[in-house]
Amino acid sequence: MRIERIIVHRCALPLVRPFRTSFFTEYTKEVLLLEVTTDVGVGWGECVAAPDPLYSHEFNDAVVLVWRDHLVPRLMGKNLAAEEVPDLLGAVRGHPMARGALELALLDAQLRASGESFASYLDSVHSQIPCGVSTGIAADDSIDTLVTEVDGYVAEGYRRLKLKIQPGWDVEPTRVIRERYPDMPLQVDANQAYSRNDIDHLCRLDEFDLLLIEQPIHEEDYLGHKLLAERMRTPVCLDESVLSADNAESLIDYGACEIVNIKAGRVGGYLSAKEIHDVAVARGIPVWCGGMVETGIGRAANIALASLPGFTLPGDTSSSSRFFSLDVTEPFVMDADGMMTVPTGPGLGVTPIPEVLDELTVERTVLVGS
Ligand code: NPG
Repeated sequence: MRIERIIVHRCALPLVRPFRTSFFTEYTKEVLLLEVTTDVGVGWGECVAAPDPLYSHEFNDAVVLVWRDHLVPRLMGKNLAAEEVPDLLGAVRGHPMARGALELALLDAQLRASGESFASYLDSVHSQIPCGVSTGIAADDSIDTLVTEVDGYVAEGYRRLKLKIQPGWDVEPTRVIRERYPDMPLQVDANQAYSRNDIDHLCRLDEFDLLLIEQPIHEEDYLGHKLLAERMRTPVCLDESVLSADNAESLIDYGACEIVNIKAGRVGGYLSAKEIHDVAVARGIPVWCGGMVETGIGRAANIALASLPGFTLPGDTSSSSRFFSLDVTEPFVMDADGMMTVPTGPGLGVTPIPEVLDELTVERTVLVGS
């Protein structure tokens, strides 16, 4: 396959409600979608970076520059298979979200040409997956607001709830939701908001019978997570700390985590995500599919990934409507039992709807071709 043209569509999707975590509040999703035209057809990729470098060092303006000056030139003029992308880009350090989006677009183009679905390519074993939903910290710091939002998700059928926590918004909101929904699978996500000094405090969450606590401490503090995992009954899950299959193996074997959140964008793409899945499965460690407020392009890919056998916990694979009233593709809709159907069409099985893409696009940049 040879690349002939690359267009970056920078889109802005209004969120149905602000999404607040311990480190940012998002009102609009600004996303870079990649349209890659090859000699075998077109493929689409989504980059999960944000406008600002708050979740990781990557941010949208930098991604465009890294694509233009460092990644795309390494792929041009070559007759390549999508599986060769990680090696071809291997000399460039970092920027996993940028490289992951390029790899996804080429995988989509390649699979569309061969007529195979992304799920089948990844060795999917389920035609439907259970859906979880991530609930932000209430914009007005009110537990009543949280309860109203959670009640809505439970009524829609979500099979697992995740609550964002931070110091001052942890034990009480978790207690209220647990008392209201005693049997609901429930987990919390701190996005690194605590430190090793908070281990006693975090252990207070043990009484709520949580599925897991996600990334409570700084992403580089492996010892902190190991010490916490030794003390806390609730399983410790890592997100931001996990960057590759090698480091996932180290973190698991060191004892820094008992569960892994896999986000393809964070680890350089879906091929790396699959390797992490395989490492975890070989060690009996459960994994689940994280979300980064993806449009239908990234959501399709996540849903396919979440249908692999090691994904034994529900992921942040919610309906498009959890975040968007208008998605760039046909929306993904969870059924009333909290299940989502895995796309079966060639490649990702979805493409942007041209008129909607036009409506949501704020900037269009031609990286290659005209
Ligand atoms: O369902 O897509 C989703 C969002 C799930 O909470 C979620 N994602 O820290 O895991 C996270 C958080 C996130 C979203 C992180 C956007 C970075 C960007």
